[in-house]
Amino acid sequence: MIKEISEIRDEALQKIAQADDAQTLKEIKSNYLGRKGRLTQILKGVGSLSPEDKPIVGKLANEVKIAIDNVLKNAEKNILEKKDIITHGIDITLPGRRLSAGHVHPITRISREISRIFSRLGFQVEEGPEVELDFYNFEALNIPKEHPARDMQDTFYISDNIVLRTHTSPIQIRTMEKQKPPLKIIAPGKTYRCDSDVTHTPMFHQVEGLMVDKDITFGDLKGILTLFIHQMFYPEVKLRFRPSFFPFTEPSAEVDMACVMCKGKGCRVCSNTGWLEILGCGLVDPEVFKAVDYDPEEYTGFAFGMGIERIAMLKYGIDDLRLFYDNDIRFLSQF
Ligand code: 2U9
Repeated sequence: MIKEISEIRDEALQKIAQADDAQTLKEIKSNYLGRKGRLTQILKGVGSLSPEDKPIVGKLANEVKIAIDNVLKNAEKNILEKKDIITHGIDITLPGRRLSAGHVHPITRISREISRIFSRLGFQVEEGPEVELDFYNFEALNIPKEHPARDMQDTFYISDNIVLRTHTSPIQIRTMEKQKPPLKIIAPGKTYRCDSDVTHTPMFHQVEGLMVDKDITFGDLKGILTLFIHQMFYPEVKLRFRPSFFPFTEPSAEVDMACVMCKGKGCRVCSNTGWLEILGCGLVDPEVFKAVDYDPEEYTGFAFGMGIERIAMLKYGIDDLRLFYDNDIRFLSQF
């Protein structure tokens, strides 16, 4: 009988360990501890045993009954907890979700790359307000009242005297007010123009640069910009400096680079000219120096400006400006 009780115990514990739902546990309980259960039958028969066997078998059967009951209760509790976790939406048995890493926006990437190239050439990176006084955005930059750049169509006016900056040039004016030459700065940032079509967005990004010292020449400008474009695109890419006009520089030029697509042969991207316009530049107009109290007889300087979206489009071969601002993760995650 003692052997049978031991077998019942081993068998019951093994079945409980294998059970993975409440119904199976219920059946096990009934089979061993129920009214007609195997252990119950043995306990019922203890009374008819000999006086020597009765306490030994009775004690063992009772201990096994308590043991099976305890293990059953524990198993029931575990199964209920697991069910609760799964039905409340957290299945701790599932593998964890991988977190996808974020991406730096292509405009930020290009802006940082431009800043890095100029930093290596000794330029300081400066920032300034996007809401500007008319003086810093126009007046100090030799942009007279009747100039088309001041037209309501191009400029977002906050009030008569306050605008959203139309270029990052006010940063250079503010820096020149604070610092005496020599000066070597670049000014990246957001700019705003009241213009919106396939090739223009009301907000876009620029990087401008300014170098002021004694004896700065157009040769210095050509050298620095050639170095920059070679580092930004590829070494030895052919460039040309074309005469142009800006109110804040004299003389002024626009810089073209041999088309990145056709290498100068002529294609759709360069409108069959073989050239792509990269940036504008020039020697700082003496009128601008006067506005910040620099002596134009003592100092000369060069300045340049470029649209970051345009540089990014040329560098990455992107043909639609709107892609930068659609925030489509399939586009952004390529950078
Ligand atoms: C100071 C003096 C001169 C900045 C310059 C350009 C030429 C230029 C355009 C490029 C494409 C603007 O984004 S764009 O439309 N910029 O061509 N910018 S010279 O000249 C300055 C700036 C500050 C004090």
